[in-house]
Amino acid sequence: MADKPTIHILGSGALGSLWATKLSRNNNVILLIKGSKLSTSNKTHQFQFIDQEQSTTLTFPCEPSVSSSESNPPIDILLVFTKSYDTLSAIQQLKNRISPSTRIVLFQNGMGSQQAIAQLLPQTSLYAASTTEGANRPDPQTVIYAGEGETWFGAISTAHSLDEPKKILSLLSSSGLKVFHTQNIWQKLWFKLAVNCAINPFTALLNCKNGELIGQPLFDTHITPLCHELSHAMKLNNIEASPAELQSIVEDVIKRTANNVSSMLQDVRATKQTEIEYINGYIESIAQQNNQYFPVNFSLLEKVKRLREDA
Ligand code: KPL
Repeated sequence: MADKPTIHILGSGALGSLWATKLSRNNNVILLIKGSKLSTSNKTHQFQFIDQEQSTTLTFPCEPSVSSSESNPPIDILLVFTKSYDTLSAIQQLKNRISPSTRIVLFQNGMGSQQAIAQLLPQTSLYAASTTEGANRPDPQTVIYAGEGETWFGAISTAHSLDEPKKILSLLSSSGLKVFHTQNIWQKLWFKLAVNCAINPFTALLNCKNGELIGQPLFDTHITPLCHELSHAMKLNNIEASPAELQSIVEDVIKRTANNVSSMLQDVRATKQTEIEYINGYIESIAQQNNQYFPVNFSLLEKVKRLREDA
């Protein structure tokens, strides 16, 4: 037990719980939980993990997600699964436990939160990850592994040593999940962002599964002009992807995830805040910085924001 690496996980929603479960086979995993949920008598968090209809009860040790450096030592490895809009404040609250030797892997959807953390922690070795692993959390005590995917990660700040990415690869791979290292994680994040921009808002507006998008007039008439706008935004960030290539990637993801309720639609149905500001909102910020107008993206952004106001 003592010589196993210790990994802290911030954000124990569906994906955080999936990684906690898988990593706990070979590592000491500690969940960072909000103080209000962490009474002195209850320093553990328990949930049912369901994988191919097999249910296992898991219990994890917890520590408070608001740092008190006196009682808790610096964190060695931190995996962050918070929603993109919560990430900056969540990391700020943990700042006393982040030392220059802490290594952080950010798993946020969309874009914008990664840059905010890089600004907050210029001395820290930061990585971002893009994953297609699927998990749902129908209630706080149940996590369902919905579908195997793959995870790419790469440095978004200068790594502390040349072999550090190798160590992180081996650590993440000790989960048994498929993990790959890339020298250019921004490229992966941009393609994932484009896919999310082109699927998530439509599913939220049409209240349908990913596979039900094709054939709906709102989607069919806007997907091609939207892919032109996304391709343009990517080019402004030195990422080459033709509109036709993007559209074919989007259609492929729709087929592969036909049965998924997108993360944005899940949030809308649960009347939670969506990540729209970090998805289509990020594209709108690129448009504004470059004096461009991306009307389809803008209209999707505004319509999804209105869904919440109207709820
Ligand atoms: O990442 C996704 C999401 O739901 O956020 C997609 C790719 C759309 C799969 O559902």
